[in-house]
Amino acid sequence: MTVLGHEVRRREDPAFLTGAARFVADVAAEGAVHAVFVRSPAAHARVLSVDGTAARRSPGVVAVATAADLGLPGLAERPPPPQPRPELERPCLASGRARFVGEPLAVVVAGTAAAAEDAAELVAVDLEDLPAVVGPLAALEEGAPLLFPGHGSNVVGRIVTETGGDPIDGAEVVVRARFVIQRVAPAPLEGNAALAVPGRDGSLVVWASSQAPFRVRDAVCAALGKASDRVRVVAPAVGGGFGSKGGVYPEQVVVAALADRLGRPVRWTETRSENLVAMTHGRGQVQDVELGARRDGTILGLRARVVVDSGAYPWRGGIPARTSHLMATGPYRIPRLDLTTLLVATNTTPLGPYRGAGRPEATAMLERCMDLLAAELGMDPAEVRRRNLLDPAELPYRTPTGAFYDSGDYAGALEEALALAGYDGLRAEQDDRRRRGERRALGIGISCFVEVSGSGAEYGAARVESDGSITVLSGSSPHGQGHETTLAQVAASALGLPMDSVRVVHSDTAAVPRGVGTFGSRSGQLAGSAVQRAAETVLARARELAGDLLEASPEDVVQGDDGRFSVAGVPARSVSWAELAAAGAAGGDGGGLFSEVDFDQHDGTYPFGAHVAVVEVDTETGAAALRRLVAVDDCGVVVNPMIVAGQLHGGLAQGVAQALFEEMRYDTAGNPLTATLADYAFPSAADLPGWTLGEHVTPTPRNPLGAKGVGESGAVGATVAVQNAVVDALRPYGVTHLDLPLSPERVWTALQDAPPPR
Ligand code: MCN
Repeated sequence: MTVLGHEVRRREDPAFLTGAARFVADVAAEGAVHAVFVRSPAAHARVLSVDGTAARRSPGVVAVATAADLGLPGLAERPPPPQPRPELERPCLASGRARFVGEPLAVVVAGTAAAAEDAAELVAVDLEDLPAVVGPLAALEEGAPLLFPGHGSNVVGRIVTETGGDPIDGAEVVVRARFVIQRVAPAPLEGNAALAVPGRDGSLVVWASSQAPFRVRDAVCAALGKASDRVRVVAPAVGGGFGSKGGVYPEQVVVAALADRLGRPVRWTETRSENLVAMTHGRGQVQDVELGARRDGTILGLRARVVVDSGAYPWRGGIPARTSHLMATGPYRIPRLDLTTLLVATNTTPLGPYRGAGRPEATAMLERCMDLLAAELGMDPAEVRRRNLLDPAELPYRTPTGAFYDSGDYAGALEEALALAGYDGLRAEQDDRRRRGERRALGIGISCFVEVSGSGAEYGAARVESDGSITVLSGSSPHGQGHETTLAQVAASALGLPMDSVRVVHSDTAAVPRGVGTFGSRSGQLAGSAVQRAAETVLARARELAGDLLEASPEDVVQGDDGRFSVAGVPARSVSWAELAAAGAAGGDGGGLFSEVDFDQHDGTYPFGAHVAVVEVDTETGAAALRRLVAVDDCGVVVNPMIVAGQLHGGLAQGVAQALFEEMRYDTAGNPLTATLADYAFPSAADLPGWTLGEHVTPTPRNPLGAKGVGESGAVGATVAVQNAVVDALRPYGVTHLDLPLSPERVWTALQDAPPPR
């Protein structure tokens, strides 16, 4: 029986659950010294001097370094067009100008973390304050201070799609709105951390809390001028990343450079408050939209200007900006589009991908518009969506922004979600409560979405060991997704072996020849398909070898339930995988039972779904409680339903957290106001309901597993479903839109301004 598609328990869990898993801070390194970064206390300032003289004299201090001391190159990743623009790169340590509170200006190394911390206080930083730009619209204001005077504008990226013609032309109904999508902090359980251990020969081993160890290796090699075989990067257990650990942080490069120069291990573990200002934030957009439709609900066109707050550097913010632009028409038929996405620099923590990375923002824009349109037309929100969703027969489908949808049944997912939620009954209950003037208003929110997953290529290999066991190598780098389980399922089922025979090796640049990493909901499909293809090749070679040993043609070779090979009809004589491995090795092609594949899926795949949220809003206190969340997420063929459900639970929790709780806030001078978990409203499991998950499977033709991604989709649909539900509850009060988070204060304030219910 194949293990593919079955609820195999996660083999990584015993270590996590018993505290045996080893995170970066757990990795022992004899003689390691500790690095602490000196960070800018100002949001925008000229750096006049950074003087480490007093700090150097502090007890236990080994080194103090500034930008000039280390001379490291800047960092930039997939910058938005136009590019390349070296003046916008992110320096590893700032010099000349500091652009956000928390930007590293210097680093202190000492025998203990406490000594380094004390000495960091003694680094004399002379700053001349400059006016700060806070919030994306402030960046565009006439006469706004410039973060990069040499660049001449705070606009650091611009993407435009125009299909031609006025999108609103001929519209019988037009909805216009401004939606503000707040910034959120990824707040993984484990913050950033790195440990660099130099070898005697100029080599380095870097332990990093990373989603992409190969990227860290390449950046360290580039910065230090080392060949790729001189630097080994290992990501041990990683306590979550949610996209924020998918790139390379300046601190990682600095720690590696220090270890290289000092010739001794250097470690760095950031504090929680450091994490909240130094790790990239997510979301952060202002969307000005106009949607034109006919009176029957048919959408004619969409015009939007989306301003994305890149924070202090475009460095990683181009990724969510590109993706929200790409997914701007969602699952709908929108013939005319006029869309401009601007990425702007502001004096706040840099932006980066965060679970969904642009897809939740694009989905929110459309799904708020759909509800506004429904209200304008007096039509049921579900009905407006039905009239505009793309039909399965229209797929594959190229959107105006260039996305190329593979397969989907968007209306099918919506109908399933509505049925699971008992939509008609909920509407009846809502009417009833409204009629009775109940204090607790019921709100029902829908979101339909399609997202993109699985771009690019990933490495996978399968090797038969001399004992007949299988080693799988993967270029992906799991940090909670259970790849050791799912990749073993793929290999075991392709090779006809039990799961226990398969070992999965990953997250170590010395153990795997190449790889990309884990983000963009790519690994199940890309790493999985690479392993699938490699295993298929190994199986075909195994049959050939078995044929040679059994003196039969490979077509006559069959595999038994025990994994052994025999000739059809002659079960008495069989050979094992170990015997085949020995025969393969003896044949002189030691790699005979080894295959490696870089699986490339050029167009990506497009998971989709529909969510229905049910909330109760206390109209006296403004408290919104999520009563139910129904989620139908279609990620194609499922490798492991338990892992998929777990991924959805996590994504839904983060989606709801953004709707009801989380916001990274700044004052007008650019000081973060939510830099501790006492101020940043991070929910716990107790704040969230159980989820109702549907089952909807539309295979993709773009990979051999038929799988699409699932790691982000919960977060793509949930936020706006909850937002729509709360606004829906408040409709009788004349509330048509509220931005997030929907805190009791915000809802209560809206109710105070609202006319009495009709
Ligand atoms: N899977 C499956 N069947 C499918 C699709 C996926 O069984 N049809 C399985 C995969 O084999 C994998 C898991 O589900 O074990 C997630 O797969 P996938 O959707 O391919 O996503 P990735 O493995 O590439 O993980 C990245 C994704 C992203 S982008 C974010 S953000 C995220 C997420 O994963 N961050 C996470 N899930 C997280 N989970 C934890 N615990 N921590 C994070 O930081």
